[in-house]
Amino acid sequence: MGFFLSIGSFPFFLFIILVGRSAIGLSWAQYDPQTQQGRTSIVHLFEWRWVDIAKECERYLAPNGYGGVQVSPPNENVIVNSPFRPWWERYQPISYKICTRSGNEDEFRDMVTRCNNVGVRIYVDAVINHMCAESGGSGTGSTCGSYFNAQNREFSAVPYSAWDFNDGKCKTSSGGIETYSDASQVRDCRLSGLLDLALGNDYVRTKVADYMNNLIDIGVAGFRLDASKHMWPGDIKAVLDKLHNLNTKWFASGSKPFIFQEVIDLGGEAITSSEYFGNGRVTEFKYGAKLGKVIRKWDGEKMSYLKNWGEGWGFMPSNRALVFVDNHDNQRGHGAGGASILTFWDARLYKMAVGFMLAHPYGFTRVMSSYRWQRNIQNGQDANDWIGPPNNNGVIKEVTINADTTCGNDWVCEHRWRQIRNMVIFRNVVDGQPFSNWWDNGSNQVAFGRGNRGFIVFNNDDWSFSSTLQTGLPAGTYCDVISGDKVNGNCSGLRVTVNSDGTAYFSISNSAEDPFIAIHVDSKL
Ligand code: QV4
Ligand code: CA
Repeated sequence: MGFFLSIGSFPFFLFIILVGRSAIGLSWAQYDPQTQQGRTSIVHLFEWRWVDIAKECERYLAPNGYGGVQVSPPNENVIVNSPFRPWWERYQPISYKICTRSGNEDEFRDMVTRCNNVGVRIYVDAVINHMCAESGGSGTGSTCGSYFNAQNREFSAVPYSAWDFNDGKCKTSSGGIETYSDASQVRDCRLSGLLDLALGNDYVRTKVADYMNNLIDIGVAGFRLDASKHMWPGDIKAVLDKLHNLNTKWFASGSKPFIFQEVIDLGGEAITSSEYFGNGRVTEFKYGAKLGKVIRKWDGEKMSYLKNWGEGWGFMPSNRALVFVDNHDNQRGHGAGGASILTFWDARLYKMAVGFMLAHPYGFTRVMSSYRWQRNIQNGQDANDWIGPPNNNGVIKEVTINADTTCGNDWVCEHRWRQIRNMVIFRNVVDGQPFSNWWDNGSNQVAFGRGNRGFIVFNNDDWSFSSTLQTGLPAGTYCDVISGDKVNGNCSGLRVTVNSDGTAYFSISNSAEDPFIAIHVDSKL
């Protein structure tokens, strides 16, 4: 408004910059998750089949306010039989046909349509840095039977040939990444022996963009860009510049795909997250690594130190961050973060960490949804870190739903745990509200609110907590959404009374099943 009223005195150079930006199509849209209004988190349904995701959107995600789903890579991949069908075979592309253990293209299209129709977005994990490993062999042993010959760099269903790989550009003698202190080799050499695509070439950029445009036209809302650290930011930008706008059947015309780049930056390497901000959001791996240490109370960390959580802890700007407590790599010792990472295996601490993440305003939040596997920890390493999803002879098992709403067939479904699901709703309810009314005891008892819409209290000390705190909420009786649910005006959990001055009395035993309490305006009775 002020801009239009003061146009006469508006500095001319600023005017040129603003007009120029929109004229050449630069916009900030790639940071916007494109979720439906009021939905503020996504869930990674790791290794799920498309038919199960379609049902989950309709029966659970939409009714509970989930904004979207990150799906496993949908493109054809090499079949790895030794070890037997590891989850990680999906990070070894053979072509861009939509054809994997999760389903075929018809099933993928049906999923995208049905999820979008109930306002739940689909984000594709795009593996565009590489194809399969150089040791991947040859033949038609892939999920769609397309011919490839790794030795000759031949992928006939794309097609790619030797010209399309970085073999000549990589300067290490092994052809692989030997140190992370040299940005060129991290980007031009092979990551774990994976054949490195020459994204500097327009032909490769076009093939990758064609794949992504096919997905955009089907109706996906955005992409996780796998192994982004291993691609030059300018090469990523060149691909993004070729992308279509989102499908106008579900998105406003001119909407751009949401982009979040997988860059693991814990500091101390040649490549930093900030190099990628121009393309979209970036995964903030410090978040889960640090939060795990705080909740586990390792290295002298305490929850009271979370008062300035976010940029104050050296994290990237909130509006550039994609945050999560654990991901499909570091929940089993791959990638980064180490032993501090909390997962469903440490359920009590995990729920607190996810609860904290969802209550705190920093970043765009992703919830992890896993499957159970037989762990085999030896010297702190899981020898079974490769085990693939629940399956019958390689065929992924259905996600069955038990009478108590939990999942069967070894699907963990953390996103259905009451404490996590209700905190996803909490985040939607407090969206846009400031971080407020922080309180701590100098140790591991902390509380904070989100303006006048929500309040959360944690007791992670080894003694009980009881105190009267300022919540900022309107007076009334509220249902604690951690210990129960508000159903038909009744509360199946603890009740909290907020007085007319906004204060409320809280009491949390250190041995409580879940030592935290959360209330919000929609949980008012
Ligand atoms: C092995 C040796 C190599 C050797 C190669 C020779 O380890 O030293 O050069 O053989 O051929 C699998 C095996 C790995 C094997 C490789 C090639 O685990 O031992 O190399 O295949 O045969 C996933 C898994 C990897 C897996 C890969 C491909 O985590 O173990 O490798 O899929 O199947 C860094 C990156 C970051 C990455 C993270 C794990 O910066 O980008 O490591 N994270 C993403 C994904 C991740 C995926 C990839 C990247 C690769 O989240 O799931 O790796 O697409 O931090
Ligand atoms: Ca590369």
